[in-house]
Amino acid sequence: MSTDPMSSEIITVQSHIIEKQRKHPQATGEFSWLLSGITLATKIIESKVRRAGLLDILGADGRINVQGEIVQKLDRIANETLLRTLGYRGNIGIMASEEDDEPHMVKDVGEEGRYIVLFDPLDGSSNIDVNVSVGTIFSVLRRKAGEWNRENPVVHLLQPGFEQVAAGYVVYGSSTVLTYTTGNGVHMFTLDPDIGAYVLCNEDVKMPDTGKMYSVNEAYLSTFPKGYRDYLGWAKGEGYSLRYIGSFVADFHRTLLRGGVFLYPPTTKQPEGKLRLLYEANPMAFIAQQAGGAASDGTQAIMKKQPKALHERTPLIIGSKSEVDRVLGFLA
Ligand code: AHM
Ligand code: MG
Repeated sequence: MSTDPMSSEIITVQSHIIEKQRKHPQATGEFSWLLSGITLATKIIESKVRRAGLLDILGADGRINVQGEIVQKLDRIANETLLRTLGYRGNIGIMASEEDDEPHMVKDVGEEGRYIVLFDPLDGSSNIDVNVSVGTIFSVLRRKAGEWNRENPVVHLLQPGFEQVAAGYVVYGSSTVLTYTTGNGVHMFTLDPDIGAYVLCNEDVKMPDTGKMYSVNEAYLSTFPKGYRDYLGWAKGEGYSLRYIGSFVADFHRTLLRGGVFLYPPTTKQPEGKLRLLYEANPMAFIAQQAGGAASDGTQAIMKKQPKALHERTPLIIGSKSEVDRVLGFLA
């Protein structure tokens, strides 16, 4: 091992974002400020997730913990943490959360506050009580020309995924990993708990183009459309493996690194699929595309879909390009 302290550089997510922004002469720095708000919020959430068992904040709302405090569910805490951290950045006009029916328009935002942040504060939160990985997913949009529509802020949010200016997720797993893209590749950072900083671990991540692994809740098989059933039958014959955690963020993270395909098809119970277009499918589709993978709803690319409602759901096929194409071949 080299003893030269200059032989390897430590790059934090903050310095990485600033460095990338420097390549854009028109950049004002406010975008870096916004992303630093998101990373700060995820560090606060991660500390709550790590201490959940100790602090007794698992389970349902309304219980009293040992200190006599009202117990809040972790997903509420994660939601409030993001709203509080981002609401004061000055450059964000609207925040929308999977947890809340209506978007949050920042009251005193001026016209300079031109960003919109959408998030799923704690994806997979039903897995928390059994100590399985959960995560935060985010998507950043820019306000289109014109002023804020304060009466009906939803109009600003219904933008197709290709309009995203950034997207990312944090998985609170055996370690805490942040992955983001601003349209210049996909970059991955691990939280070093000793210094409290996300440190670059994987720059310009590429998803393997193939991978003999599928990820789906196969218990619903009999209610999937025929094409999905045919694909899954074919994959078994080809010796594929099944991996399904039931936390989208964790299932996606594995698919990004190892390849394969994640599926949440339409089912009898959920004819539009279960996952949300704006909070889950679009940000992950942006990351997949930037890593060389693909994402589709079975008929069109996820990022081309024109959203019609804030909490719209979508069927989702996402992962290695060849595997996604294979599924689409069975659906055709
Ligand atoms: P939620 O929005 O109720 O948290 O559900 C989202 C989660 C995803 O993390 C996961 O991929 C999916 O639900 C699992 O659903 P199922 O239990 O139907 O397999
Ligand atoms: Mg979710």
